[in-house]
Amino acid sequence: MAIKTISTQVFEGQKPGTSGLRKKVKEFQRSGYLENFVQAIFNTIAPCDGHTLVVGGDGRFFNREAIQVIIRMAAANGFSRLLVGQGGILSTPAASCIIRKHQARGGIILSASHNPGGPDGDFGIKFNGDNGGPAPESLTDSIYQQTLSIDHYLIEDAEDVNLDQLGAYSLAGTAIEIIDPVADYADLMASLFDFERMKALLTNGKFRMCFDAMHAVTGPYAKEIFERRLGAAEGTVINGVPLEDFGGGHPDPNQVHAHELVALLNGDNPMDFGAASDGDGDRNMVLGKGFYLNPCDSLAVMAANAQYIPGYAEGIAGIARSMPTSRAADRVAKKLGIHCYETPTGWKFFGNLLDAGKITLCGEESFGTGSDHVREKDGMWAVLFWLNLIAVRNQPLGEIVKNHWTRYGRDYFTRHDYEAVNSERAADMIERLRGQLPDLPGREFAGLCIESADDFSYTDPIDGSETCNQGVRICFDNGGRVVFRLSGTGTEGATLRVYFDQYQNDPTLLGQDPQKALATLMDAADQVAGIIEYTGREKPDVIT
Ligand code: VG1
Ligand code: CO
Repeated sequence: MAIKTISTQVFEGQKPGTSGLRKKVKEFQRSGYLENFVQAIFNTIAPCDGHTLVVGGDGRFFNREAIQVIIRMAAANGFSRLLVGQGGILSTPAASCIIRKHQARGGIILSASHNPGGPDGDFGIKFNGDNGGPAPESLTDSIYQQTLSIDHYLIEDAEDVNLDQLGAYSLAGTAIEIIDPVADYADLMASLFDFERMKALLTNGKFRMCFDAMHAVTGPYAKEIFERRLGAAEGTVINGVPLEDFGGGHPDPNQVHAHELVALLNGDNPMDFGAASDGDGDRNMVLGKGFYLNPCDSLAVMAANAQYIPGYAEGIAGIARSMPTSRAADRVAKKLGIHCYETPTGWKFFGNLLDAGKITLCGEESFGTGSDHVREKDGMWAVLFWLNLIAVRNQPLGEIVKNHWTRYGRDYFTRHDYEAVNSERAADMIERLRGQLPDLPGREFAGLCIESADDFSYTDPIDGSETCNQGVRICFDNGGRVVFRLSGTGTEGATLRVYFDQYQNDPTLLGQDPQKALATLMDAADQVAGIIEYTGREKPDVIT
């Protein structure tokens, strides 16, 4: 066996977005494309000698090939130990857990999360640091700089490793361990939640639940935790086998893409509880009987009830939410007398706050919730949190949330996505809005008067780093807010996201359909920004 030095040429555009580098599979299959990015990571974190690296992915098409390349490159770059998920599988939160537990230098996670997979779908790669969290912007910027000047990479000339067989191998002095992807993670969950109580709920013969793994990475985790450790009936987990193309579906847990699950919670004889996760297992959608739980509300209710959960019984230090997420959690923080931080979109911005012990819970409107137990959002964790809460409070999910609204008021929220729109037109729309910002306050649209308008920027309270242009937000005098931003995870054209939220505390107006409650705000948004004109679309592609 020998280390080979391979000459390579720069590929344009290897700049990580909201969560790693995401491109079409076809792009990643170009000779040297993956290798360049991996070498750029290793160059940035060098020296690699003597360190442990965690490697795994969401099982999508090209996952196994990419892992074989990464194993040979990691060995050539001097890592002493690699921990690789069996079958190439590691959910994003499990990878974070394993990095922390085994004191690794970091991990490489292969996933394009909620984006579709298969030969014509998407692929992605991200690096997480030794705290188990996504690389902060300073690091992703350095990796990107490396990709702009790279001219060679190192790779071991060796056979493929058998990814399916648990055990230890040696490759040119590097110990390679194929590990159970579920065990460490399931143990961590058992340490946070009251499994006995949840087991009693799931086996009482009355409570019926379903978990939809959407043929993505959480299948093996859900089967181990729900069906084996918590005693739920076999078949509780549906679409539980990870497939390279996610069965042709979109592994995005929202009401549009998880319609099979939504049907089980509605109609005749609905179930009591349903949940789904995304491609890499960091998102969650939670449903009650005939009830949809908005992720913004989920964070707020969790914060208000954390004391019921063993892992958080001592109370929470603080909360953080991404800027476009509704302000429901802020109200809870205020009541608890703790701080609620507002960060840019993307989990990497929570890392410093979690490491510094400033926050215990955090979340995003995009079906992401998590805590300081790892440094990623965590789909299964959120589902377990809710099950534990339902078991302790002995109330249906919908009732718990409605009680919360009665106490705190309701922050109506919805997000409208316009997918794969013309990139230039989308950029023009945002540019025009930015140009208008100073003149907007005081102007009226659809009968609503604008109170303030800005482009969100963030100064990290721990390291002082600044992040600008994170979304145009417009606040109206009735308390309503609209946020406009372009997605940093899409791979085709641009995706425009428009977020709406509005507070309501009139007890007779807490049960409306958000699309109706926010209708005036939507009219005002279109009048300010010209959404229909710039996108050429009459209505959004996805509403969540
Ligand atoms: C989206 C979400 C963001 C989330 C990110 C990664 O980013 O809006 O909240 O953190 O996806 O989630 P964007 O830039 O497309 O809006 V995951 O589950 O795809 O890693
Ligand atoms: Co994800």
